[in-house]
Amino acid sequence: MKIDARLFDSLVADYQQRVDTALDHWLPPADVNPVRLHQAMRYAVLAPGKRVRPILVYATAAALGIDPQRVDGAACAVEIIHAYSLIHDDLPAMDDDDLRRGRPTCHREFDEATAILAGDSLQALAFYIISHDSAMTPDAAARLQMIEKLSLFSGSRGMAGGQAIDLAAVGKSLNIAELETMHIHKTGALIRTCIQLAALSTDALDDTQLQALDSYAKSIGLSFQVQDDILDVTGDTETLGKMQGADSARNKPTYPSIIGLQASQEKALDLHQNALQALSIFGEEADILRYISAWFVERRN
Ligand code: GRG
Repeated sequence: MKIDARLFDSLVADYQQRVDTALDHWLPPADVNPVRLHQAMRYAVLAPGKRVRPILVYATAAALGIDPQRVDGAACAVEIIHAYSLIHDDLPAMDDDDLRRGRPTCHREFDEATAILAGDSLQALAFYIISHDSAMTPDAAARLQMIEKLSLFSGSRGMAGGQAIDLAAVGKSLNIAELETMHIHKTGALIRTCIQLAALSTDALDDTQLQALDSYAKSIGLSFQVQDDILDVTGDTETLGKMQGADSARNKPTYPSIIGLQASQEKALDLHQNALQALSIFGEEADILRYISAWFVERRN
């Protein structure tokens, strides 16, 4: 598919709408018991996030010629895991944040116990969807591998582990390698999973293609986080939908705090170039992934 900036924007909007419809389908209705828990789950997931992770799933599927219906379940699962992580990240025991996606955080809108349970239930729901959705790949071994990837990369050897490193690092000085390890786990692992789940939806890929996609995923996973750190310094609370400056206020190590703003911007651009390089074995069918990499380092929220 020949793609330009306008088509890219409209594809992103289509994917956002598509996943919102699918999320609405999978989330328990708000009037079903336990009502308060289901309301909290819907509140957190359906809040206006960018849907970066589902977009990556759909874009990878498009680049690989996979029907979007095949990956709706994977797109929902990664967004639901992400939503659970945001709920728990905002809790008083962790970052104690009041604002998320431009709205009160889940524990502020509901209460702490409900927010914890909403996160727990969402984590379980993600795995339910992958094991249950009949539109996903009928290949049971591939399905099992999806569950393996998502559980590994969202658990203590992935996202939750990265969060543990993050919490332990507050007020400490990390070197750049330690910071990178933290981000590779906390943010990068789930982004990597998005591409792997899409790739597992087809058996048409060889090892070279799989490795190229994984290398792309690692680069954009890190560039996304470097840009997140940059926006904590250069962004504004309204556009971000969360408190600007929260990382520096908490004395969290970030790319700008360790290597400075300009070097951080250069780092993000280098990672973008690495991502493009990784995709060099693909033709214009992967342009959508190239646009996503550019979006990650240009985004303002
Ligand atoms: C609590 C197990 C556990 C993990 C938390 C993802 C995470 C790990 C914490 C979120 C804190 C944070 C600000 C991380 C930096 C990068 C990031 C994941 C930002 C939020 O993701 P976006 O920008 O958010 O995709 P939206 O709201 O657009 O979905």
